Amino acid sequence: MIKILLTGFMPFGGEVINPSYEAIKKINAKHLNVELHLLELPVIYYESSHILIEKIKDLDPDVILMIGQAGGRKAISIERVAINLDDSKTPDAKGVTPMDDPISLFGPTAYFSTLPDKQIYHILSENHIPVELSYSAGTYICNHIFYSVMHELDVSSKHHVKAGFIHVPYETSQTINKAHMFSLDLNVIRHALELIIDTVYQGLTM
Ligand code: PCA
Repeated sequence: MIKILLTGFMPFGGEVINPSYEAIKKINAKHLNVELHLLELPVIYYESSHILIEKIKDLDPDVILMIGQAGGRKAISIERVAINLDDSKTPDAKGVTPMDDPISLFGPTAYFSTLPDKQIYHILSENHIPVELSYSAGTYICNHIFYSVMHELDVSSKHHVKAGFIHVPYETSQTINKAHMFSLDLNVIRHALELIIDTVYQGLTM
């Protein structure tokens, strides 16, 4: 049985939902020999990564798929790189606005995702889902947890664990009062995430 940890975030920036968590709640992977574990994280710099790393230590998952909202993006974004930087003018849920702060003082500049990014890209494209490879997850909480998890896996020598980050656009209900803002139906986001899980699973079991 393959253990998959799926993480989403609480709503932030005045939104009432976060499509990352709404979508993972709906995921169906019953056709696979997997155990899904869901975790909803606060949009707070270190609190989010501490909660997540504790969960990883406790669960010892084979796959960690982190998901977050990127309002304004026009595709499911497969994040390929996590960088060692916290920097945002937008405060987190506790009012913190770091500037040019390293996440780990002695950690490397960046880590790559260990998901099969190109394969995921092709499968989503074949299924007519808007998808892109992205080389920046930003410098806010999503990049923060992505970097923190990759660093934790590195220092604890868990290089066999597949981990990566996916940004999803707004879900349709969020754009009713946002003229011309791109969105995807929540079921499309869910389907995209299911295809990603299928792809990672195939890679681990073939
Ligand atoms: N998106 C934010 C943080 C939480 C979320 O869903 C980000 O892109 O950093």
